[in-house]
Amino acid sequence: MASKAPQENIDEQQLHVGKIKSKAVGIPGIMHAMEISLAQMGPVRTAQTLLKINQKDGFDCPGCAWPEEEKRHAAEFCENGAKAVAEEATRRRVPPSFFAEHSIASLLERDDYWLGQQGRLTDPMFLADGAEHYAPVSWDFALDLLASELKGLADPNEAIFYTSGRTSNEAAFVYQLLVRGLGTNNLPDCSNMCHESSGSALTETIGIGKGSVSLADIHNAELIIIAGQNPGTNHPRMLSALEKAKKNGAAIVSVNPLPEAGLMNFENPQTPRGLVGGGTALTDDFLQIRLGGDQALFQGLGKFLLEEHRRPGGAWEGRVLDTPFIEAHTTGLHACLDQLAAVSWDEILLATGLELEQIHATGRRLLESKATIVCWAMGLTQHKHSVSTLKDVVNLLLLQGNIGKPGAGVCPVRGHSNVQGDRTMGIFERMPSSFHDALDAEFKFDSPRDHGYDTVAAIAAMRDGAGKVFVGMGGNFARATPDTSVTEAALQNLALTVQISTKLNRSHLITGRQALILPTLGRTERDTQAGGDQRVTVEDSMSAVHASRGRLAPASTSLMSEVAIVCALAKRLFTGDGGAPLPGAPVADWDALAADYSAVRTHIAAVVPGFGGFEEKLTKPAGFVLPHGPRDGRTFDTPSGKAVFTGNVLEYPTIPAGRLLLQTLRSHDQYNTTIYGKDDRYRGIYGGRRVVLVNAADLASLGIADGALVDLVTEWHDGVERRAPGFRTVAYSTPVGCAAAYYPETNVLVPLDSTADVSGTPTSKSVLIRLEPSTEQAPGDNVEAQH
Ligand SMILES: Nc1nc2c(c(=O)[nH]1)N[C@H]1C(S)=C(S)[C@@H](COP(=O)(O)OP(=O)(O)OC[C@H]3O[C@@H](n4cnc5c(=O)[nH]c(N)nc54)[C@H](O)[C@@H]3O)O[C@H]1N2
Ligand SMILES: Nc1nc2c(c(=O)[nH]1)N[C@H]1C(S)=C(S)[C@@H](COP(=O)(O)OP(=O)(O)OC[C@H]3O[C@@H](n4cnc5c(=O)[nH]c(N)nc54)[C@H](O)[C@@H]3O)O[C@H]1N2
Ligand SMILES: [Mo]
Repeated sequence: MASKAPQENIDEQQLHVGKIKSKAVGIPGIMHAMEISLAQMGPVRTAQTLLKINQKDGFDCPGCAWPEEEKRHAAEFCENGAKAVAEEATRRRVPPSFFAEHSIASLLERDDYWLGQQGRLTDPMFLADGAEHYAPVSWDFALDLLASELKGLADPNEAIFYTSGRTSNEAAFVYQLLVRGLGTNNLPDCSNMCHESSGSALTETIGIGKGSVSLADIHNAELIIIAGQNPGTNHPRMLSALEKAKKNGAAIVSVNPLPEAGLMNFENPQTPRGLVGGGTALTDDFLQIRLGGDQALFQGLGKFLLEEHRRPGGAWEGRVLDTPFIEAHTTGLHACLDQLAAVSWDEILLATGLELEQIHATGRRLLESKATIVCWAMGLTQHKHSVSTLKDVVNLLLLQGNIGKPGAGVCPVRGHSNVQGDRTMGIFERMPSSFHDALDAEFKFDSPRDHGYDTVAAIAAMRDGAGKVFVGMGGNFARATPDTSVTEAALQNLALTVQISTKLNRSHLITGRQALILPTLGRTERDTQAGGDQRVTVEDSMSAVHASRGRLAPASTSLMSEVAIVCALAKRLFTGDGGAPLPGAPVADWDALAADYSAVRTHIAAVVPGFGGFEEKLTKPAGFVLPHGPRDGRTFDTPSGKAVFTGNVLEYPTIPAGRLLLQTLRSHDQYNTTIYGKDDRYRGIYGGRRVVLVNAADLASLGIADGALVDLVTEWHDGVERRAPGFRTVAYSTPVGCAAAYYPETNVLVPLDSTADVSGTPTSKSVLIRLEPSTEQAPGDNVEAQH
């Protein structure tokens, strides 16, 4: 049964603005997901695929990294999971004839929405030097070309190997082995732009860069603070867990510049109540914080705890801090206490934009709670001072012993469905030496130990001529990265760009002198190799590893799996005649690894801690949970063997008069750079994406009308003009001085060297801009502002 024809570019003139929603999901969510699924897949396939998402014998949902409930619903329904699946399982195709018809130049006129709508890539394609069209080639041609370019490099560090977070553990493991076998650690990944700040802060303070809670902890927490996260759109299944926590008596505090619908009120489509309306009010207290004010808030909460602990004759005197825990399991308390004493309430209130009583109220909830969890996502990780902000989150939890006990802990909520697993498998430009030692022993070679490039460093290297070949294992590097003009020019500086992809995107059009598209299988598809049908594994946000098996017939008979592509390339690079390993190369039977992924898992078990008995452990449908010292037994893999309190100087952005601080975020109808549709239903934006949400008082003081057409222009010290033209202003509930607009359209505004200290993450939630009257043509008069 057919899918519908793809839509045209988004016509921003159709944009209109309605009311902000106060609750998420319910019937409209189901309807919307069905509409998209039916358009992409037709009715039969829609039924087949949606029923298999996250089931015990099915595939892992490519939508997000939130864990599965032990007892699964027949269709664990999630609107945005369904949209992610429809995007991959679509019946639309991009065959060689598509590229014959469309030149690169004509495709560059198309937006991300149109490109994504075209469907699945079907054949390996080659763009020759000077050619205007991609042409089909054989896999042998493509892999030989890539191998010969890599072999011809003067230095292996001229090659850059990006990874997005959908890649399975098995593919990630052989990929990092290939890269290190070649002699480089240039393994930038999407995590560099995502939760890197979390990894940096947690590794330093608790000795492991992963969250410490399980789903049961969420269900049993007494207080959950959710900061800088929009789960209603980005982690919808988390709302069911929060609903359960609420029923068990938890209080929820939301910390966000925007009143996000899902956090406020949730109608669970799984329950009759959700279907008939009503829903659960999730948030007890909403702290509408200024952008980048979170470090001040967490220090303020710590200061409040300390004041109550020390208040002579007070109800909580001497009872607030968990002294036995602090003495047994931590170091550095005084550095933290000194900072909390030094920071002033005036500064905390200025930085957060909150009232003292609001912070005290949350502080009182902390006093009463015996088990507190802090959850966060991009609102906390994409600022200049993100790492110190997250160290202050850890400080707050450590003060009350809220780590390594039921219902308590840190919960960085990951984005891509296997971004955490990819890191566990070694996708990282600076893995610890213990990992290299184990890798070298297993594959009898000397892996390079010098650190490689992260994402921002990779762009700078390509810009400066130090890169020659780029390989993308999934993702959309040209669109996801900051400073779009700089990144595009950097990619165009290369000799060869190679994208291993499921769907067409702009990174296929912004190429080096030569380019390859290598089309690959998605999660939902059957993966048949010489050794039979294969399964892969993934790790969720709570360190649980489980198998994923696709059942759909592949989008084309010419697709290769990611594992098979990597092994075929490795064989060309690392073996000579008769398959004998070349001197110095990693020793592996590449054909055998591609034939049966359990052979890859045997190697993983030998190299990566926690994977002993990997294959047997997969027989349990729910998989297994990786060891986590702080969670399992309050052991901390830090130099002192203890959790580390830190004293962090307070930072927060200042916004000069007449300027705005812009956060770049996701709408409800997108998956990162993949645009599913034109609406952001919960925020009341329909039919277009070029909007900037601004406080009405700011619009008034700037003398700009609600609904006016403006350009966003970055204020940054290098004098380079960064302009995103033609955005419509929308008066919105956001703190004064704090604006919001969608990514990736606004990536052009984020300066490449505006990064978080320590983690190097682009400051996508903190871009200083000014609004200028638009340089674009005035729009038609069919735009309504209905506030
Ligand atoms: N449907 C869907 N699901 C997704 C994705 C998707 O694009 N679509 N992307 C996936 C990926 S890779 C990721 S990383 C996650 C992202 O998940 P989120 O982090 O929820 O994504 P964003 O849209 O960037 O939203 C950031 C949130 O933080 C708030 N915020 C911004 N700045 C600040 C701040 O300074 N302080 C505080 N307290 N809040 C702030 C914003 O208002 C917004 O609510 O979602 C994953 N899941
Ligand atoms: N301004 C701004 N920039 C940001 C962010 C922000 O909040 N603001 N967020 C950042 C974050 S959190 C992230 S994670 C990055 C995301 O960066 P990326 O991960 O690079 O981007 P995606 O849009 O998720 O990549 C989508 C593409 O992946 C390919 N793909 C999908 N599934 C598969 C698969 O199974 N295998 C393979 N090989 N390919 C596949 C498809 O071709 C699709 O077009 O963007 C970052 N950039
Ligand atoms: Mo992400």
